Amino acid sequence: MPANLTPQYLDAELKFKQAKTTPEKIKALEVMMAVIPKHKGTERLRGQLKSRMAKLKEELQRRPAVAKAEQAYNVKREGAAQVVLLGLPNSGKSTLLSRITHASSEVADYPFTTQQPIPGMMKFENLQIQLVDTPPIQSDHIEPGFPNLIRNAEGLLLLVDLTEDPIFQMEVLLEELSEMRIKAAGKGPTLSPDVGWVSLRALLVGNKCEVKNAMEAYRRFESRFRDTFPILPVSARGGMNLDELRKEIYQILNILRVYTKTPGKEPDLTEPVILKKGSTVEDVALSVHKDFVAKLRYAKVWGSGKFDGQMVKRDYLVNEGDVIELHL
Ligand SMILES: Nc1nc2c(ncn2[C@@H]2O[C@H](COP(=O)(O)OP(=O)(O)OP(=O)(O)O)[C@@H](O)[C@H]2O)c(=O)[nH]1
Ligand SMILES: [Mg+2]
Repeated sequence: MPANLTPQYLDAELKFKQAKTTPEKIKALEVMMAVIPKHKGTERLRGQLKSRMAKLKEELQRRPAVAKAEQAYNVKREGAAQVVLLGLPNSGKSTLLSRITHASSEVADYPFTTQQPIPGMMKFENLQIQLVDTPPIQSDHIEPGFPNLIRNAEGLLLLVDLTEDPIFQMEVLLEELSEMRIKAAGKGPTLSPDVGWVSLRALLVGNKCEVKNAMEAYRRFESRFRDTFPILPVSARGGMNLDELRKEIYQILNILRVYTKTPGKEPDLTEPVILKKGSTVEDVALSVHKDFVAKLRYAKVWGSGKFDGQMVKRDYLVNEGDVIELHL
């Protein structure tokens, strides 16, 4: 039987086809359902519209849940850099966070204790570095907000439990990172990643090193990964090797600190200017004030210069600990 669809209906159908968002589609579909002639010939079509509507409404309801989950994974960056802690269930991430920052994250001897990212600030010398504890990585499931959380960080701390086959755990972690198109970069220069990928420096940490036989497992773990990654053993619970850990975390960040001074005055060594390695005097000027770049004539450098107070040009590469006096 012919459907005899009216111009009103065809008009609504066109709107439906052109609709870009789910609410727009629902609106057009409502009109279609209202104006469609109700007779035997349109029965099947009416059935289709109804099920389409059900799907759209379901979609509309699902969305906020995903958005909410992603939102829960947004962590505002604070301090000099953000480092994300990753590991399988029970590896000791939360114990470590609670140990080296002032934050507290629930610790328990059962897996999946941590349900959302928890940030904490770690003090390293005159710097504050943000560490983010996370829910455990699983090999079959990635939480919606996880990839973004990691991609936005400056470094990764990959934690394994030395009492539970650490090599296997690290393989799972690296594989899951690949799933998220994240390359854990190790020693040496970081190559620019493929399109759609990000590359992040990673530090490998074997936890629970105080447990009997754990150091033997560490040796195997170390010999497998040490050529590629910086790596060290710690005991989060026992507080072992944590100063070394702070240093290593700073090292993977690829940043350096310089200090600025005004002529005739002492530099303030408590207020470092944080820059990427490979930065120049010009970058120092930019970080102080954007107008300084244009006005900059030369600088004097204490530290990495041939002699203290050496005059350098704007393209001079600064080094960790340099004191820079900008001359405008
Ligand atoms: N022996 C020993 N046990 C530790 C160490 N660090 C953590 N643990 C224990 O390991 C268990 C898991 O610790 P958590 O810090 O909750 O581990 P997690 O990685 O945050 O766990 P999830 O949140 O479930 O992923 C707890 O029983 C801790 O006390 C350590 O250095 N040595
Ligand atoms: Mg935890």
